[in-house]
Amino acid sequence: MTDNEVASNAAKELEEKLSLKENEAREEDGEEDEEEAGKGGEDNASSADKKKKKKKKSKKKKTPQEQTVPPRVGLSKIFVNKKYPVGEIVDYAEDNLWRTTNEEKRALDRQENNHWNDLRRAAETHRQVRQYAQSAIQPGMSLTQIANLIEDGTRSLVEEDGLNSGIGFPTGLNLNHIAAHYSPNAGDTMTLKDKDVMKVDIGVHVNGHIVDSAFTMSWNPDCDPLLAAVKAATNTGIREAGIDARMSEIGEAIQETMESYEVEMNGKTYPVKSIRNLSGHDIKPYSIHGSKSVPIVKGGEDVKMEEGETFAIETFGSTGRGLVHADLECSHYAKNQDAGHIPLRLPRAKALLNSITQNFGTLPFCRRYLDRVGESKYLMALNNLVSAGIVHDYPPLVDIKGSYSAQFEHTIVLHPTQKEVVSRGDDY
Ligand SMILES: [Co+2]
Repeated sequence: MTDNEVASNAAKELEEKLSLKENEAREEDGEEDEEEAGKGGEDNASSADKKKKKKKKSKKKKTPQEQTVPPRVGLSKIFVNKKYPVGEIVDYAEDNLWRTTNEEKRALDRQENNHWNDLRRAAETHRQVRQYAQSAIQPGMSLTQIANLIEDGTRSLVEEDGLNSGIGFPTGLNLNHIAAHYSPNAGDTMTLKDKDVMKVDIGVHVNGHIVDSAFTMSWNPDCDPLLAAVKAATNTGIREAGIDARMSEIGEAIQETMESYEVEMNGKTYPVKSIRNLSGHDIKPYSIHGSKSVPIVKGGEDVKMEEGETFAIETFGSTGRGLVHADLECSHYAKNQDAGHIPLRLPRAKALLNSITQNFGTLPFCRRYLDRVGESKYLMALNNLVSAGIVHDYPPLVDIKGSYSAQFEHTIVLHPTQKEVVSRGDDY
């Protein structure tokens, strides 16, 4: 089955579920109304029986619950009509402004309503989890504690359910010169320290529709301009993105914003550089990296963004070389989608591959997630799968030691009518 088929089947299923739930809700409302109407004039009747009856009824009826601290209430219990908040909506620029009100484009967009609702459920999970994380994370905590704090929240709020909903990719907790793809493995001893800068990259998916969004937390006031540069650069990318927008032009605009900032540290001035070998990307169902990149420096391809596509717009700024390389122990992996059937002789590797397929499909995973599903002593088998080209490894990407980097990232949808910044919140 292709990814698209998987997605559309899942969407169909959800559509059925949605309309079922809507009918249930309507029926319940109807009963309630009838009861109210039947009471007629005696609306102040204080018969204990009636009160009891009413209470029982409203218990059965789904009333929205409130989120807890830490967040543990599944979003379907808060958004009882199963309609999740729409992200920031932005009209397209001049040439495409006609799309906003075009009836044909609006109809086209409505056909995908279940898809957008899934993505918005993932985004609302992201917002609630990260806002809690922003208030709870503090120096002294281990990266393992921080990862658990985030992932426990995500699993609860998105109501994790096999491959139907859950974590979209391993939580990235990238300190200082580490730009991307660091997540603690079992036994990791790294802790968050005073003066650290940490990029937090969180993925949530519903029916394979992934929200990919990241932010940077800093306990180093010297790095404030670095964070400001990257936040502004990401917003430049979001502004420039649109149907028919060229990647090369988006990259150039991002770099211009990014590199108009500098950082002063210990009496030295550092220019903020766009990390030139990192980029944004399109997102496909169950596939975090599609086939297009969104560069963050000039000189990119002339490929255009197209109607209906979803993109992760992410930018990275650094006080170092502005170039990353692989280093440190690997935690991130994902099944290679293009790998056809490769015969595996090693039974241990075969079994591990089955477990990966069953638990993660083509979604990225990390070693902690393998531990969690009960795998152990799998490192050799995992390395076999990597050498065979069946699984891809994504080692941490770092700039030079002593440098600081920051990242901000949003997931956007290029609707036929308008652009939606799905993961926008009042924090970033
Ligand atoms: Co991304």
